[in-house]
Amino acid sequence: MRITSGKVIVCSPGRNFVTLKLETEDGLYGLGDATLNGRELAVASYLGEHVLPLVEGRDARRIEDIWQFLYKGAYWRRGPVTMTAIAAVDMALWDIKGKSLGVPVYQLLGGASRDAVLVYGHASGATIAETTAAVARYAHRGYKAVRAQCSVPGVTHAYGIGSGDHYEPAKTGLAPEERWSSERYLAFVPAVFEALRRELGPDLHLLHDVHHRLTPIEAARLGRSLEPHHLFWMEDPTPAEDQDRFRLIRQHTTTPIAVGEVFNSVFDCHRLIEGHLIDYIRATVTHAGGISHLRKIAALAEVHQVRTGCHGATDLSPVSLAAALHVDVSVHNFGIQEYMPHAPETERVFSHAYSFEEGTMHPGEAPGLGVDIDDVAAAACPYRRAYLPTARLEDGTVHDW
Ligand code: GCO
Ligand code: MG
Repeated sequence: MRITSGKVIVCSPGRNFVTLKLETEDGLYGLGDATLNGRELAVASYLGEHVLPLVEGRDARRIEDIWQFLYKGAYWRRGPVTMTAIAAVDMALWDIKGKSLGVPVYQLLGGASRDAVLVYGHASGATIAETTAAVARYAHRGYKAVRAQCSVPGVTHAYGIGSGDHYEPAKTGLAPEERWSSERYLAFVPAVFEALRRELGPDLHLLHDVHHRLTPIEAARLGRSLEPHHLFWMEDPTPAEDQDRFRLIRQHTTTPIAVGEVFNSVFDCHRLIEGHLIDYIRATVTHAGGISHLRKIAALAEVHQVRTGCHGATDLSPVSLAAALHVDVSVHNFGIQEYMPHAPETERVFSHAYSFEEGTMHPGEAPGLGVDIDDVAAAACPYRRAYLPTARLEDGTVHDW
């Protein structure tokens, strides 16, 4: 089953997406998500200029071999651009294999380990009252887990605050710059979760994203101050380049830690996992080398009692969400899946077999990944330059975003 051609589709139905479509001599095609928020065209070019010439003519059934060929054959290893491109090829090949055998991909990954996948939604507000109302709306819609973010008094635009129930950090045009104060944030956040528990009770799972903003000792303080409100997790408490520093956070708090949405390979997280320094690994299909590589990360995590919590923001396309759901439903050590419904414009371009019900999702029973792209609708939404914001401290120093 030879790969006959590949097409890289860059479109912007509500936001930018890069999609790889691989076609075989049997008339089948598979889709892969290659979206790297704010750096989309780098992956599109890597795929179009350097990867497609190498995969055309190869046997589409040899998924692992093609993965290793693209990874080892490039000589230059890892990094978000390379790993996102390899991920897109890998997803497309799993899609093709599922379609050729007439089964959903999760059946090829060992079958279902659970009936459905627990997901969490995103709630935010400008005030504690608004945030509480937003979380309550999610609970009312059946969500059993909700991530809560709240504007910090004195910080003009805190990370994670959307308009209504919509959150999209990338902005059309050049990168916006925001201001940040860890001191104001640390003093304020415990009150948010105190109010959420008081108003909404003990049962709802509450999550919070720190977005790499704190030093390890500040993160330790935050984790400890949130213990009475028993969070499901505290996400990305500090930048993860210096992984041994997570030991300090661990020494001070039992609040569970989730890390890894920016990781690209098992080599970015094996020390955190083997050292039991995190509870959830957030690596995702699109940015961590595809289904083939994410399964290896999940397998290492399983041995060390770390569970998965895949990144699933709206800058990952429906192809990526579907691929994540096939992994989620099959691996034993699944924890939770992030879910932000895509914009209606996105849904018009990508149709999908996955569904949401009562706070859980299922990838559906369609052969392959179960996602299709409408090429004509995609072509009607051309790419628009957009960037994620950057953050500066109150004195103007560039900070982690
Ligand atoms: C999350 C993330 C996102 C990212 C975005 C960057 O937890 O969902 O932190 O909001 O910022 O995906 O591309
Ligand atoms: Mg995050």
